[in-house]
Amino acid sequence: MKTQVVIIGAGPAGTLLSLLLKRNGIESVVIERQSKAYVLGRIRAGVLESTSVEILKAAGVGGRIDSRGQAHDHVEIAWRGEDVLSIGFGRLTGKNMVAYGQTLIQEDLYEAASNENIGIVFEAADVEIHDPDSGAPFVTYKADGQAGRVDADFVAGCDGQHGVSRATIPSSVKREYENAYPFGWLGILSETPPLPGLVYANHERGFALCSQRNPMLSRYYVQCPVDDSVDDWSDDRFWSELTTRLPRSVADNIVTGPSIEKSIAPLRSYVIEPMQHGALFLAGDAAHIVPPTGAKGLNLAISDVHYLAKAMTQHFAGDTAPLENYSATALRRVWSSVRFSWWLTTLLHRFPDQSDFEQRAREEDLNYLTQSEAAQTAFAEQYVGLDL
Ligand code: RFL
Ligand code: PHB
Repeated sequence: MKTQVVIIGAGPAGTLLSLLLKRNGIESVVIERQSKAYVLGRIRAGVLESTSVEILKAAGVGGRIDSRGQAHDHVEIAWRGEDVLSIGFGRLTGKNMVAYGQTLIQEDLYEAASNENIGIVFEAADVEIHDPDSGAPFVTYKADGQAGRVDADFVAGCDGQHGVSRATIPSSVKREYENAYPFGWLGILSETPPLPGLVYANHERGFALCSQRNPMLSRYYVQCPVDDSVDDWSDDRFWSELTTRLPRSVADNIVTGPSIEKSIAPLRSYVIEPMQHGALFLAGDAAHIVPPTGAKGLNLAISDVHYLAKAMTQHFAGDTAPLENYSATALRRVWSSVRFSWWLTTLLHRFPDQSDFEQRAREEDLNYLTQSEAAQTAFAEQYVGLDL
């Protein structure tokens, strides 16, 4: 096969890129390691920046967000099991966030891709990128027992944290930045009415978060040791731990019920620079990972893809500079979200070896946030995301 852009990975980044390119008359082929059902079944992000909603709408996939998304104009932060601070980012920045699950976004993206006749090869094994630093890169894979090959002008590495694309960039040109956190998040879904808004909590037993997917589907998380297994966590233990970590006024409103999904995710910060090597361009989790505390991972994947689709479109129209600058352009927004996610994670979690001094300093950060509108505005600007 020959196309203009071969995209590795049909998660949100890869599928959205194929749609944005198609809108601009550029052909692509998407190659995905997993089955469609597997990708659709992954429970991940829940909260979108308004910028992400605009980009999705520009790709023609925003229809259901207005009817099924839940707008949030503030978050609550609880600590010491008693204080609750509400930060009204709607009032402070004029921008809201929208609760709309990644599962629904992925459904919307696949439906739009199918309507646009975009070719997605699912269950592709042994995907390999060849000659990324030549003018004639190509990708090989195996699907349905047959060997496949796609030649293209460009390769887009949208294959997430564990993909192959990033490894194609030679050590001599890449620089990697990494921070692993000594804990994970245990997340559950339950078919119970959620709290009306998002609540983050710093408690001496660890972090907790209350979120939602729809009026009868709640999403909750608690910080747990990174080597715990979901088998260590009965539903009763989860609900007891969650409600203990929240102030009474919040915990009393939680409706418990059986979990329908339970999983543990490790927390990590990671950035590769540059996000490009020759004809290979990285976007989304393939290039950077943030701990989920700031709700930034999917939003960054969407903004990378916005920049990349625009720059590739300009390239095919004869203006090569934006694509040459893609990495620098994308990294500015990436580092802003990476820093904010790291800061919020540090502020709200308990580290196994933290000192009383560090905890006291964190509480002072929270006190300052409570008392200073300037500090709340700085928080709000970063939580809702920088302008593109
Ligand atoms: P994905 O979604 O991982 O998709 C990559 C795709 O590439 C495929 N793949 C390959 N395909 C071909 N060949 C290979 N060798 C391949 N290797 C991998 C994979 O099968 C997959 O289909 O990356 P993408 O598209 O960059 O999207 C990133 C987002 O999924 C991620 O950043 C978010 O889910 C992060 N995240 C959140 N982000 C937000 O913006 N807001 C949130 O509220 C939020 N909450 C979360 C989150 C992530 C979480 N977990 C589980 C890590 C909450 C959690 C718990
Ligand atoms: C979620 O709803 O899954 C969610 C919300 C906020 C976060 C992370 C995850 O910061």
